[in-house]
Amino acid sequence: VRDWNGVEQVVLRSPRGAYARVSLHGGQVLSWRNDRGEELLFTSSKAIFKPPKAMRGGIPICFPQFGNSGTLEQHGFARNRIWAIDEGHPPLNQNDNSSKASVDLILKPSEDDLKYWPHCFEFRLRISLSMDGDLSLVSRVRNVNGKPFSFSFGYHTYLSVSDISEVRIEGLETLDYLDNLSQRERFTEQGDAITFESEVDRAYVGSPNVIAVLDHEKKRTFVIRKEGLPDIVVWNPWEKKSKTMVDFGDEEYKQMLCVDAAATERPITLKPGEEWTGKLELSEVPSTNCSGH
Ligand code: TA6
Repeated sequence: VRDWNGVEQVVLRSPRGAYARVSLHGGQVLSWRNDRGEELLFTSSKAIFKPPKAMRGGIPICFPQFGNSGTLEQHGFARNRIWAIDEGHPPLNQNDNSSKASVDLILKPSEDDLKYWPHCFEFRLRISLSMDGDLSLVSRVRNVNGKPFSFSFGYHTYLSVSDISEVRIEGLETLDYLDNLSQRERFTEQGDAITFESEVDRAYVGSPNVIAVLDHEKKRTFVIRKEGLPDIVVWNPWEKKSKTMVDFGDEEYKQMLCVDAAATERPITLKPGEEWTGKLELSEVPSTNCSGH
């Protein structure tokens, strides 16, 4: 566990040289590199590494609220809290003994949190790097014998891309989406892939559990696999919105794309003692020379 910018961080390495760095501030993955040392997640050059502000980039954990449709701050408070390393937590039932570099973190509500969100939860987060360098995040939220509660959730994933105008998403065609740019009005996706020419802020609902983000210029495809998270939120602020964000460069929208595995259309409800699991796995595969099929 190392110390950067005054906040403890954990470095994970896979045997073949892939790398990830996790900050105990927010339980946030700040960096994920492949075995060629290439950084796969976006971090703004203007990011603010000062609690309680979440660092702009990596994978902020949005809990117990995704977005700003609720009574809490945007994306909830989990990403603005200092998490603890969960030494005592027995490893998840690892049916395969593939050696993973992993860390278990835990977050429980503070007295203050309980004032704003009076629900007894335990949030365990396991972050792992597989032998092949795939990054996986497993969230387990348990209702610790309180009364039933509901929450929305998102892995707010900032992917690094070479040029947003050369990026396409496959796997969301024909789905309905809620357009955050027009009061979450519902539309149906007509395109045969999602491409980007202007600001996009959409929650694709009831999405498949595997989608692909193709970066044509880098000849790279991100494969996103999820479980327990029915929605995919796609966001690029584009030029105008970028200028309104102090912790984001004016031109940086060209090098990033948020593709967030989420539960946002319908909150998740837990009865006392119940536990929810939400999984995200990110892989990077070289695209073939053709259009990435
Ligand atoms: O990516 C989903 C989203 O909710 C967008 O609607 C946009 O508001 C973005 O997150 C902002 O996230 P931030 O990290 O700036 O709070």
